[in-house]
Amino acid sequence: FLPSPLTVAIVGCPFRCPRVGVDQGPIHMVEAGLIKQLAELGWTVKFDGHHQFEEVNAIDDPPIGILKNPRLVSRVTQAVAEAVGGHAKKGELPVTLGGDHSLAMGTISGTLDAHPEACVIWIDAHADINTAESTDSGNIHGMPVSFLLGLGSKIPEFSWVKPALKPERIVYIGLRDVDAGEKRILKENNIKAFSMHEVDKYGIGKVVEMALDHVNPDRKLPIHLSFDVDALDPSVAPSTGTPVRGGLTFREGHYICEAIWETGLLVALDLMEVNPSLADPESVKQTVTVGCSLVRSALGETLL
Ligand code: 5AB
Ligand code: MN
Ligand code: MN
Ligand code: MN
Repeated sequence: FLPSPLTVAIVGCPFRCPRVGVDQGPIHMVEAGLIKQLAELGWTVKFDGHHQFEEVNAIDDPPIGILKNPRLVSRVTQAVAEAVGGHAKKGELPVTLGGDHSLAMGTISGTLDAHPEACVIWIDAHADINTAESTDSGNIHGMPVSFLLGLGSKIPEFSWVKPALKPERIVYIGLRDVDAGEKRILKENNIKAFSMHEVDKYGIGKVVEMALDHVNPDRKLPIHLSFDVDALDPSVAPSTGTPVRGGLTFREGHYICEAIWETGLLVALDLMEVNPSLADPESVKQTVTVGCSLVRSALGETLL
């Protein structure tokens, strides 16, 4: 799906919601040298600064139901959808650095706009599939998948999100903290998920193969990989908003990225939830470094 020379477009999204300052994750990843690292892998790298988001004052953005900052999240994710879709249509591979995983509402909308038949591989401790009815937190980063699938009651602010994703075109790996309502939604919609239990049971190699068999049986469809860094164990990626113990090892995380790259079908990548405001400098450095190396693995870095 990608023309040569291979071009990657970095979409830096320093955005977090509820907003505690600006999210520095994407800024740290670029400062750590990600652009040079990708150039060294042979990519032409496009990056014209981090995404600038218009301000929406909290006072103008009261909750809808219990959903927090709905107008802000809608505007930001819509802008990101346009950016990602634009790059994808030019044959560039958008790499979105976040920031809040609500951004995936935008990135995946953009991908599906350019590649309507694309499938999604979602790597996360969480399923991020709460609806307006099922969410307990009201945090939209726990909801992007339900919006993309068109589940739950419609919220006018998000009417731009087309329910363009089919339940059989998404698969999860790494889950271990799924809300009761989300478990029901996954079952009702027959959505395939490989939790840490399956990773333990079958090993990561077999799990990735089974995940691809489900979502991309003939290995013909374009792939959007959405990687929440909290899928990794907190000992590997401590600086993230909602760490959950019992996660993927360093190698398991990288193996997923390498195996997706090997399919030759990757058209978009998200590396989300790197949050340097939450930890000591050593943990931040460790998390930023692992975030950069996951991106390199997904873009073709090999061990030999
Ligand atoms: B993340 C929770 N399910 O809905 C919710 O980090 C957590 O993007 C969501 O995966 C975690 O608030 C969102 C409890
Ligand atoms: Mn989050
Ligand atoms: Mn997530
Ligand atoms: Mn998560």
